[in-house]
Amino acid sequence: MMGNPKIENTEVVHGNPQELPKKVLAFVSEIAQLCQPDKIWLCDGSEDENKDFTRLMLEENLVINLPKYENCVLARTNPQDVARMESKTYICTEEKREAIPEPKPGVKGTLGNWMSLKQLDEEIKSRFPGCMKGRTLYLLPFSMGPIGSPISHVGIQASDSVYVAASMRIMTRMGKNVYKVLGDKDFVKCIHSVGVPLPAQKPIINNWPCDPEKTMVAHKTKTNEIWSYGSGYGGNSLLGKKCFSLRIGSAIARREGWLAEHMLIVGITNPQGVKKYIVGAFPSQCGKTNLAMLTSPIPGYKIECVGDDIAWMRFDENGVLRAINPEFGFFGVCPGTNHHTNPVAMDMIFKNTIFTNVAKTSDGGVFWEGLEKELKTHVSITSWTGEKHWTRDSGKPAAHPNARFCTPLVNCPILDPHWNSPEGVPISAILFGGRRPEGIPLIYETRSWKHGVYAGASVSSEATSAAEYKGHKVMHDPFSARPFLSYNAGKYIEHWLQMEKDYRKMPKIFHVNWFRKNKEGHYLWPGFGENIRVLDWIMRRCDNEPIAVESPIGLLPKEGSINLEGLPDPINWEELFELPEDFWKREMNDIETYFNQQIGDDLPPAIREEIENQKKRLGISK
Ligand code: OXD
Ligand code: MN
Repeated sequence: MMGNPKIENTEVVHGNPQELPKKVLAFVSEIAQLCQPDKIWLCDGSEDENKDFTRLMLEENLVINLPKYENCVLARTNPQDVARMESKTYICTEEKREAIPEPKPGVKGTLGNWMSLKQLDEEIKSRFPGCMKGRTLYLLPFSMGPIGSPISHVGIQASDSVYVAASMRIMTRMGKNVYKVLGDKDFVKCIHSVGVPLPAQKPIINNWPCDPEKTMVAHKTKTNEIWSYGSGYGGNSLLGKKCFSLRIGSAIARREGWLAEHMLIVGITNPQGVKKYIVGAFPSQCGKTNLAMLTSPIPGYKIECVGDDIAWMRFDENGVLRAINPEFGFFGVCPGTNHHTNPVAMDMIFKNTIFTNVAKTSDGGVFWEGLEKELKTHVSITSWTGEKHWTRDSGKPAAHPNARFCTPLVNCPILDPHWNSPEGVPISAILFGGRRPEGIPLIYETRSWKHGVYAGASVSSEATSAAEYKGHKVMHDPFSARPFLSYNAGKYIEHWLQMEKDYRKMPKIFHVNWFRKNKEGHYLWPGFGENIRVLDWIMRRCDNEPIAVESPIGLLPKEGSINLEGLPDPINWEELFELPEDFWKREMNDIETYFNQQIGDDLPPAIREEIENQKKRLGISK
C-alpha cells in the first residue's frame, strides 16, 4: 500500500513535495531535519485547506467559535504572549555598526538590538533542534504584494502553529500559485516555532504554546532569513508582516533604492472629483487603521483604502512615487474600535476574522473597551483572561489593550479599486505624526524634502501597548519605524535623503498631531472622521493653493483655511496651532540630544543643518 510521501523521513500529510521548486524542497528538508516535526503540511491556500485550519484550531482548543458572526473565531493567548517583543528582536549582521549606530558612552542604545551572526548560530542551536517534535510543520508559500508585481517579494514560512498558518493566509497572498512566479529564484526564508515540543515539559497555559523566556525574533538581513522562536503572537510569528515587510523589506529596499515603510495608504476624492493618494507613518496605536478607512462627516468626499500598516514605495520611470500594500489583510487593534471611531472596520470584521485576546459575550459575540454603547443589555461578558461575568468594577480591562482582529482586505467595503494593482498607486503626500499631548500643532507642512526627512526622523509619540511598554511616556520613534529598523538609523535617514532627485516629483511632506490637549487635559481636535478637514487642506496644498503661512517649524494653515463648518464643538484655533517658546526650546534640545546620543557620527550632516536652521528660525541661540 502506498503511504503518504515523505520529506526527510517525515510524513507529508497534505500536498505533494514533487510540486515544490527545488530550493523550496531543500529549505523544508533542512528545517524538517533541524526541527524534527511529526508531520509536514504543504499549504496550498485553498478554501478547503482553510476549513481544515479552522477545524484543527478548534480541535487543539486554540480558538473558540463565535456563532454570532460568519466564520469568526477567538484565540486567547498565554497572558505572557500578547505583544511584539521588541527587547527580544535582533538584527544580525557581521558588524554591529551596520545594524545599529554607536550610542554615546554611558547611554543605552534604543535603535535596535544587534546580535552577531556567530551568536545567532549559537542561539539557533540552543533552540531549534527538535523544537517541532510532536507537531506539524506548516509550509506557507506567500507573496508580499500582488503575485508577480515587480515590487512584490516571495517568502516561505515554516511554522509549527496552525493559528499562524490560518492568520498568514489572511495577512498575505498565501498559496501554491506563488511557486509559479518563484521558480528557481531565491525567497525570504522564514522559520517560526512556538518553542514547545511535545510532550510539553511545562503546563500549556490557555492551550497557547509559547516560551516567553526563550523568545527570540532574529533577522539576517544580508541573506534574507528570519528565525522566530517562542512566541505565537502577531508580529512575532506572522513573519510576513513586521519581520519581512518592514525589517527584511527595508534592507532589500536600501539595496535596491526604494522604501519599505510603516505607513497606511489611502485614496481621497474631494467634492470636485479630484483624487489623490496619501501615505502616513504613525507609531503603533495612533489611529492608522482609523485614518486609512475614515468616514467623512462632510458630504462629497470619498475615501478609499489601500492599506493600514505598511507601504512599499518606488519611484517609477516618470519620477512618480508609487506605493503598494504588501499585505493582504488587516491586523488591527480592537479596543477603541466602534461605530464612531471606525464604522468601516465595524462593517468588515464580523466575517472570516480571527480575533485575539478580546472578551466574549454570552450570545457568542465579542466585546472590548469602546463597545460599551453597542452592547446588548442582556448579555454577560467573559474577559480575555477568562474572568466570567466581567464588569467594569473588576478593575481590569475586558479585552487586552493590544487585542486584535485579523481580517481579509477584501472584507473592506471601501477598498480602493487599485488596491491590487501591480504598479501601485501614485503618492502625492507623505504624513508623519505621533501622539503628542503638548506643543505640536494639528498640522504643518515641511519646507522641503530635506526638512520633511528631518521631521520624519524626529517623530516622537506616547508609548504603545502593541509592544511591551507600560504607561504613556513620550518616546522617540524615527519614521515611526524604530521597532522595525533593520540597519543603522543614520543610514536609514541618509537613504531617505537620497530619494530626492531633480527628475522626480517629490511628494510634499506634512506632520500631523490629532492628540494635542489643552491645559485641562481635553483634546483640542475631535479627530477620527473630522480629520478629513485636515486631509482636505493637505490636498489643496499639494495643488499649491495659497492657504499656508510661514512659521519657524514649517508652513501652518492660514487662519480659517481649514474648513471648520459643522464641527460639533467650537475649535480653539490659537491653542491648536500655537508654538510655545519654552516647549520648542525643550523640543529642539531634546531632538538634538537624542540624535547626538543615539545616532552620533552616523547622523547625516544635512539633518544637523536642518536642526540648526530650525533653531535659528525659532530664535533659539546656544
Ligand atoms: C502593528 C504594530 O501591529 O505596529 O501594526 O504594532
Ligand atoms: Mn503597525
